[in-house]
Amino acid sequence: MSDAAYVPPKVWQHLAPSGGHFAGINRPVAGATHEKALPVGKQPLQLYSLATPNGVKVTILLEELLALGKEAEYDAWPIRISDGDQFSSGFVEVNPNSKIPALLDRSAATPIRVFESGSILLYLAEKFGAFLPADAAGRTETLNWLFWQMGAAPYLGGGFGHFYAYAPEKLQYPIDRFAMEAKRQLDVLNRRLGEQHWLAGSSYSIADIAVWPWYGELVRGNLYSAGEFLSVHEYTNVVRWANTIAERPAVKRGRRVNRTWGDEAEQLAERHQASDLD
Ligand SMILES: N[C@@H](CCC(=O)N[C@@H](CS)C(=O)NCC(=O)O)C(=O)O
Repeated sequence: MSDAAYVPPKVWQHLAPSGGHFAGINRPVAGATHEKALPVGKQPLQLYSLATPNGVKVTILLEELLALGKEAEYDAWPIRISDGDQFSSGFVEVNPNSKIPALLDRSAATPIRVFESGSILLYLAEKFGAFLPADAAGRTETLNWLFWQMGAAPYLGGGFGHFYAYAPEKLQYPIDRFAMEAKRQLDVLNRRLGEQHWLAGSSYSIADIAVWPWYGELVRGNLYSAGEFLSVHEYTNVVRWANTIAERPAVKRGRRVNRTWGDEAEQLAERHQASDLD
């Protein structure tokens, strides 16, 4: 695997799982592996997710919307990705890409499916008219940072996090390459948050909600145990911003939804009404 003399064959073949975390669920093809319908609750919004950084973006936004008094009640069902739930026929109908989070809005005459966390944040912000400025400049700056997160985080998660925390061997080349990129991204955020209180300017928005579970949790030492390795304390504006967001009641609630691991008091595998979190 780490053999420096490895020469790629003419045609790649999937011979065996590569080892390391998640190797058992990775496949080179898409589509369902088994027939199983998704559960449906009584709320208009059905969320199929898990409390990973991509998952909590959506539950944080939903809890923020509820805190504002919006009618954003939802059922949240856990999709246990290590067990392959994302490959059920029901899940693939809602997200053909087999990744959490996925949302089904059943309040429309024909239910609307929404996948990709950025698309879900935008859909909900527009549906409920919150956390997305209405003016062209504010809206565009929010979307700039929202799409920045979608493009940047795979380097942090799939790149740095994979090779630093999950790969079966510690390999210097990819760790160096992705640590450098992760630090560059932190510096991008640090400079921006030195100019403005929130990413999109003067108000907390879906841009902050998208970026916080990745970069906010990274600087708070809650992602890949990589805080010291990446000297995250140097990014003082990001630390200030991340700690402010962590104190929001909706963030504390949202990050518990669909959590199936860690501290038991912080876990809530399924959520069907507000009182489940009380
Ligand atoms: N770009 C997607 C990424 C979603 C994603 O990577 N989800 C991961 C968990 S954080 C997943 O479902 N992994 C399961 C798999 O790869 O089979 C989004 O933002 O929604």
